[in-house]
Amino acid sequence: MQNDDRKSTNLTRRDILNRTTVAAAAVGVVGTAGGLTLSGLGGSAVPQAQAAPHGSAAAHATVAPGELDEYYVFSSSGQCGEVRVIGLPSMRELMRIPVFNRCSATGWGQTNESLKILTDGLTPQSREFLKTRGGTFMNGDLHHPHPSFTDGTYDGRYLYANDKANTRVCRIRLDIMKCDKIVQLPNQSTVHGLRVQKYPRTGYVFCNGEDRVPVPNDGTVLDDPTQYMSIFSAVDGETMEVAWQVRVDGNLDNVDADYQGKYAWSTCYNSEEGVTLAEMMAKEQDWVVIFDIERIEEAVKKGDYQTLGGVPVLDGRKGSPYTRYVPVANSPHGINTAPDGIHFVANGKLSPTCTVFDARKLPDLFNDKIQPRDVVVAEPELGLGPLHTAFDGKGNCYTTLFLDSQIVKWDLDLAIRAYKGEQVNPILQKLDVHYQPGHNHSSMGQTKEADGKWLISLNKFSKDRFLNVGPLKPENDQLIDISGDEMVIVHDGPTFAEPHDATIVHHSKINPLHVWKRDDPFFADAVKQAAADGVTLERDEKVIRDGNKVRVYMTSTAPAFGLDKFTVKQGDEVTVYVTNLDDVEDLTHGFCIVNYGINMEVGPLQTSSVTFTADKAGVYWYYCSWFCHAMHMEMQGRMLVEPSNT
Ligand code: CUK
Ligand code: CUA
Repeated sequence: MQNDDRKSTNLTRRDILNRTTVAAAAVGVVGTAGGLTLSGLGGSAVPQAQAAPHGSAAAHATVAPGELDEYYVFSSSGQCGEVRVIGLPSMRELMRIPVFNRCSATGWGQTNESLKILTDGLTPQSREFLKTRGGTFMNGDLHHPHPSFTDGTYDGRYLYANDKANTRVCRIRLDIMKCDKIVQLPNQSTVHGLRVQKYPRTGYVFCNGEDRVPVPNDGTVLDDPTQYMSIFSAVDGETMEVAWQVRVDGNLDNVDADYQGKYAWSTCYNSEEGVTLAEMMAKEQDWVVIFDIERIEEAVKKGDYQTLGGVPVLDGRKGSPYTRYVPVANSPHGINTAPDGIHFVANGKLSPTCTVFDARKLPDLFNDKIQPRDVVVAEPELGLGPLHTAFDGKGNCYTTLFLDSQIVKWDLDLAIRAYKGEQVNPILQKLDVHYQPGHNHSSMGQTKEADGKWLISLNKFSKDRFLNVGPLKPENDQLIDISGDEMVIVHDGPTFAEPHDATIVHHSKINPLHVWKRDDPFFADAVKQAAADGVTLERDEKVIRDGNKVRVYMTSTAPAFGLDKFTVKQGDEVTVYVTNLDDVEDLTHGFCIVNYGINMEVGPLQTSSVTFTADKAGVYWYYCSWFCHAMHMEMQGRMLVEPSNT
């Protein structure tokens, strides 16, 4: 797809503002000096890579104002609980997608549409627990965002991610860049590693349970770790329901899948099954656990499982037909499948090595024709603290060295030959990064279409790299050009807490909408309720009383709401539905009620709704919180709350 194809045929925000300025200037509303300027609204400040000679790697990374990036980066935000969308190579942040957090701007966690998504998939136990705590978790810890696949590459449908804090998995629709499903996994304590099935399509979303806990975790078993379980889950990416779980030995960390749709593999620490640091570190070896998907699916069909927490749980502990445990050095961390469709790499973390596996040997392993370690084909010593490995599709691997603060580039084939005893050195280059890298990612590198152009290193510490902002520092995402023989750093990008993982997706794979579609399932409940009330959302301004429930329907068209006032009684449960009739790209309104703690986004052609109790009498102005028009400040109205008689 060419860049031009992605431009909307609709008016742009800039066109609107141009018109507005012309109109408004006539009545003296908008000045350009010191006040509103077009560039301040519609234009973009463009962070450039550091000045560099023409033709250099940094010049190559420059995206001029008005030019579009070649890639989307879907970045996690860790304990912020959202997904961030970044343009690459400019490293401009394009959007934030709230998921496991509350968002003041969009009303995520407050609108009825978002609350339904946040609450529908909770376990019964959490639903009960959250009854007196606002109905949903307020925090999340989103580590691993991964787009859906068809036939080994991204298909642009969905993005999935985990919540380590409250054991949830989300799905984001990439056509609207909003989360549309969240499921909380039963029987599991945390979900850490998350990757998806690459073939034939997604398919399963694989989710590693990290901690071991009693099942059910209801207080019957407490300080008896021998009765704790650790669980691996497969969520169906279409229904977002748990398809099956497998009970395993040890604590699972990260996961990845093959390109044939047959296996998933997880790093696993704490084979000791201890509960203290000393106990967890007692042995010199841990495992990579490999799951045989076909065998597991057959077992589910045959009924070889226990139903726990409403889902089938298979026994995949050592000796089971469903898993194999391959010993590797103590406490491995990342596990990454190479785009060659054959190899996968477990990263040593505490060991200076990575362990390379050959997936073609797995059928023999599961049929007990070979020993577990026979599937290992290389174990290069790379440096201190290897955490995650990325690939360029040309046979090179790029591993982050947390303790050395470096990326090491190494040759997969040379590593295999060295393991066989040849006198060759697989290490090609070590590049200093600033500082302590966790994940790194190459462009399209987690697909069979790895293109070897860019690498980003998500560094945990920035220290002296930026102006001091107090004791809490940003992280540092560094952009590295890997298209030549040598890796070259071309950009430093500070990020707020705390990107762990990211995926770099060519823009041609993603095709978001420019404005909402009126039949979008995202607000189908509002459409249904309106129909029941005899209201046409796109036309009617109406206040409907239903006992002490009041439903207020209004439209918005810049610069006015359909209702300039509505009246309710103190104590009423009020639901306000706002339908934005502006079908112009980028013409978002907001609906905010002053001193009522209410605010939400209403995008072009979107309906948004929010429910609250009008427990304070008085006059409360509502206003548009999204700067939409020269008369945006005037886009407001009044909610009149009559005092109750009692
Ligand atoms: S983890 Cu954070 S650096 Cu959650 Cu993927 Cu490795
Ligand atoms: Cu509508 Cu500002």
